[in-house]
Amino acid sequence: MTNWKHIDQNAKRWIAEAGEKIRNSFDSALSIQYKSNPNDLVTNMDKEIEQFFIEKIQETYPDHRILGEEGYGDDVTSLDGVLWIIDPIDGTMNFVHQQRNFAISIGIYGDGIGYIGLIYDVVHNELYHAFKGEGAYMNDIPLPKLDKVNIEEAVVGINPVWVTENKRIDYNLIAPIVQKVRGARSYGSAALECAYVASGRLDAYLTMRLAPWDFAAGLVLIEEVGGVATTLKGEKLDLLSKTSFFVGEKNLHDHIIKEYLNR
Ligand code: 2AM
Ligand code: CA
Ligand code: CA
Repeated sequence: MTNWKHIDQNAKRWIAEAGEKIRNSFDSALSIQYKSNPNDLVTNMDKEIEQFFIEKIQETYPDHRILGEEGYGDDVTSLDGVLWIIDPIDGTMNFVHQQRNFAISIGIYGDGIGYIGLIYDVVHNELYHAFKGEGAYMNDIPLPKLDKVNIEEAVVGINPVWVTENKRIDYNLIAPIVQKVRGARSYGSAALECAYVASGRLDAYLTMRLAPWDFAAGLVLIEEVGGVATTLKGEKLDLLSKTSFFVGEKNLHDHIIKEYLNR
């Protein structure tokens, strides 16, 4: 039987160590490369941190599998067994430009069910943590269940690119949401934006395209505070492919899907 508590303790220890490595790296020069385009950045730290987790996991749990953004893990095509879904640095552009507003994100799944979610805001030393059935926490302070929010009082995370002409969605569908809500914010780290929804700093977050490592940890957190996460059409999320993403307090989420996104 899988000892999830044992895994949880190790994951927390390793994420603290990785955070320390990242903080220490601020004194040394970064090596920055482009991935798919000049705005898609990757640094030596993204790679080093992913490799750090892979070494620890493989040494301790040789039968676990790892899906990591930088590709040093396994070639994962199914959700069978224990699967670690890792984004070593979520918000790399912020890491490079601001040295803040990025996070390490780790979701740990068993046969497709989320058991552990960890999102670590390294610079602010804020660890968002959830364990299936035992609630969500920020630095060991319990996060309450989300209260009902009306759209007029909601603060929503969204990248401004989605309310301009873009190749993924008709901005006329999204602009009315931004006009109706109390405020719109863009933090540039999907994992942190999920953690903010779980902790009530945001009421919802939506985006056209994420990969599983961007939201795997966030899903576990959201579930524990009674929030909802789906695609932009309200469908179940797929942990093995890129997808649109919409997370929020339940009433607000349902309202936006019905009145704005499924028009
Ligand atoms: P990253 O920093 O790990 O690349 C930026 O708004 C958010 O979207 C970040 O969480 C970023 O993760 C993610 N992101 C950036 N480019 C992406 C892409 N092409 N596909 C999926 N997610 C992306
Ligand atoms: Ca990411
Ligand atoms: Ca990343």
